[in-house]
Amino acid sequence: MRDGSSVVRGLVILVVAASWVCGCSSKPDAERVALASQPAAADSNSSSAKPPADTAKPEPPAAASAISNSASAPSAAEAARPSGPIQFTDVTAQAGIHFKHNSGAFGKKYLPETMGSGVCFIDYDNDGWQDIFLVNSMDWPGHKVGGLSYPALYHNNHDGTFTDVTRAAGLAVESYGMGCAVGDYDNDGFDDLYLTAVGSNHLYHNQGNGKFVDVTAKAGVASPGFSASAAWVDYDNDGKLDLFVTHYIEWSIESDQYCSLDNKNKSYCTPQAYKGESSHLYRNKGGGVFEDVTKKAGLWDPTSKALGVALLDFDNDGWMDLFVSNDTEPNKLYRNNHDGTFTEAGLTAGIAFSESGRVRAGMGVDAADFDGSGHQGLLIGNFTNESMALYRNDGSGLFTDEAPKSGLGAMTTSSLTFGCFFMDYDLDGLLDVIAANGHVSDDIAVVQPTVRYAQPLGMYRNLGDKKFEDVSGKLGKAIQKPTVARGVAYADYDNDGDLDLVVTASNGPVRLLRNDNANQNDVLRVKLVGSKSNRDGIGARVTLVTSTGVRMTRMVKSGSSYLSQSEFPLTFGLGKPGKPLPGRIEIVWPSGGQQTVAGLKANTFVTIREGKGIVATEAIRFGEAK
Ligand SMILES: [Ca+2]
Ligand SMILES: [Ca+2]
Ligand SMILES: [Ca+2]
Ligand SMILES: [Ca+2]
Repeated sequence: MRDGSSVVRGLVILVVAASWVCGCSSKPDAERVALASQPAAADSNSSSAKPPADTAKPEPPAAASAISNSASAPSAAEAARPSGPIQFTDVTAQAGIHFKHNSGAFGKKYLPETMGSGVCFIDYDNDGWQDIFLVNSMDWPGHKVGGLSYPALYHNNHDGTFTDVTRAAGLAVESYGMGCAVGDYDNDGFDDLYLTAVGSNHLYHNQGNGKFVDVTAKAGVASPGFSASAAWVDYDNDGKLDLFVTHYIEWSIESDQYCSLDNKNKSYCTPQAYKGESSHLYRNKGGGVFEDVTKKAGLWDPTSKALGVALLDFDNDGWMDLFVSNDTEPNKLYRNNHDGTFTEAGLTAGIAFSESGRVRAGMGVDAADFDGSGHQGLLIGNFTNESMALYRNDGSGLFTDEAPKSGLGAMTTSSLTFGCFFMDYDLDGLLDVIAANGHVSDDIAVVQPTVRYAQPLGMYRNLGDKKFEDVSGKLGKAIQKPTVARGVAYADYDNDGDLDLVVTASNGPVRLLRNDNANQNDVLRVKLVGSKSNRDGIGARVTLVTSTGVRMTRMVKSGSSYLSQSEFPLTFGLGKPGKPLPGRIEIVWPSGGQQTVAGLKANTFVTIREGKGIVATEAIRFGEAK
């Protein structure tokens, strides 16, 4: 619980007016306590927070960026730093989360049953605490066994617990849901929600008062068919978020095929039994209306069986490219031509097939500069016996699968990976690999006795020099517990500086896994607010240059993983306390604007507004909300 005994770094506390931070009205950010810029001396002077009433006036940005790097003298907060090995603790029940996915399975083994579903972190009320949206599927027509099954929106109560607000938010709507994507498509300061499904998708506009309204029809983004992962992306750099929606296969109850692993009982078919379905790109025309530009943009491709999408700028030209992972079809890399069209470059880039020239079962995907080269590489979750892919980007448009050499290949051979991403779980500054595993066939052990339906999570620590270590067995029982995982997303839901996980399971309960003790390393967390660019800053490239000259490049992104989306704020792990210090941040905004921000302090959460600089700095509160 959050109480007076918890450590609050003793700096001047002020309330950030909502209008000042995001230009929005109503109550967002009003409760957020921001940390004003004060030299280190002030740290030790005041030991408790002053009441917000004292401090109604927002700190001007100029002064806010004057925080000195030398201000990381040990304070009361350092004394309270946690210690001990990093563990991920299953806190689902104590957090008040009781969601269970309903696949509708009743014995017919309809293919979609084994594919869902996803999870998105969304701070829908802008209070600075990440809320959780969970996608649900439903009973099949004619086979109702229970009541209605809804998705769930869980509001973060700031004390480690959540409250189910699905009904009040207007999201208690049944659909055969698959995934979700979060983005503020109308730049009104409130993140909106897109839900993909088998059937028709839904766009929910966030009204800013805790309620969402279904605006799918007006927006024209129903995208009928079998949708999977989606991502918000401003592909034409006009400041308005466009929408990319992957589609998997042509499927209906009537066209469901018969497949069997043991020649006796029906099993879930692989996608080879079906035709593909083209993914779609929707251009945001403004006024809440979108145009389907799939064909115009050169993206129409019904041969693909897409499950994952990662935003990246692989050639660093300031225009967003798209990577699409395909299940048993070649993966696609769409290079942005700057004129509203894309050119497919997967084959020439070397990422269409495995290194041995075979198509793999691509599912979840992520893009990041995992090797510190300044170029985004790719991570892809594949089938058992295929290994994950870890593509290094050499900067010239060529990708090489480093999974075998890095150790990741051998460590992931026996896993079937859906959700996956790069995340610095131990805050040492190196991006690690997280994999959510689980087989598609519940009867797989009958024909492959060594392969399990439920599988443990995979956690692979980046050792630097493109080498990874399997740490799945060292991070606690919750990581080792076999589940039929599908979606996975990360966020620092308890605002203690380290990244926590939510993992979904096919037809099973969701799990919230709290990261304990990673925040004994220093961290800098950064939220961007676009002005000329899209408000979420999706596509912004942010490079932290530390006091020792290390460059860490991250990008704000929607999509990635599988059917899921992680939080927008960026996390820069800094390693052992005090060294190195965050030096400066260099931002390249999607608008083309470049911005350098200095005056950063370790163990803070800073909000940076495009063209303005730091508009809020908050201390990370170690050990709160437990
Ligand atoms: Ca909005
Ligand atoms: Ca746009
Ligand atoms: Ca790491
Ligand atoms: Ca945390």
